[in-house]
Amino acid sequence: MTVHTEKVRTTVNTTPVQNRTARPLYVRVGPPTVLLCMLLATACETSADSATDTTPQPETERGHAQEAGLEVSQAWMPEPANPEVGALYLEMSNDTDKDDALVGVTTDASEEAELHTTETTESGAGRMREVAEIPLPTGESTALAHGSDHIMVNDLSEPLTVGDEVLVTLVFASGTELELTAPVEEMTGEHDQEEHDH
Ligand SMILES: [Cu+2]
Repeated sequence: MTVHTEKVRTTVNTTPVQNRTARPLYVRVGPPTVLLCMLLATACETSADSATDTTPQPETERGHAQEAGLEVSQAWMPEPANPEVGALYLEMSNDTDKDDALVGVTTDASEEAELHTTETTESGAGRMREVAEIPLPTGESTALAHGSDHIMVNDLSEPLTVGDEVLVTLVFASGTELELTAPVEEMTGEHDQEEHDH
């Protein structure tokens, strides 16, 4: 009994569990996935008439995944102003011949992640509401962004700061699941999470 315990401790207990960025699995998954997706994206661009692709962004650093005609890119999280609540922003496109929808999301930052939309009230204020799905019709792309549809990550188990990474799994109505790593970046001026209200 005691001998077994000693053995387990020497092989497993090398990194503290709470150190998210030190989990070797996630770190190793990143680079090859990004590389593969860049190749696929180049191949797809000829059919995409890429008029929407105007902003030069550090695409290789933000979360990106592609499978079965569904593509998610530019996934990131602004550094949360409220240490317990974060928002995930990304772009997704449907290059399949069927309508699809984002229906679920899980992260390693919290067990509480929701799909949100933002509605404008009669007084002109924006208010967020949880939705069951975010539609992604065939041939279309949509951006999850501040003031629009987005992913809300509640009850963050520990504060996230710039440089951290969040492992995200997106589940679509078609059954496709996309896994990507979203970096935590500095919140830009237009972001303002104070209105969040549960
Ligand atoms: Cu929200």
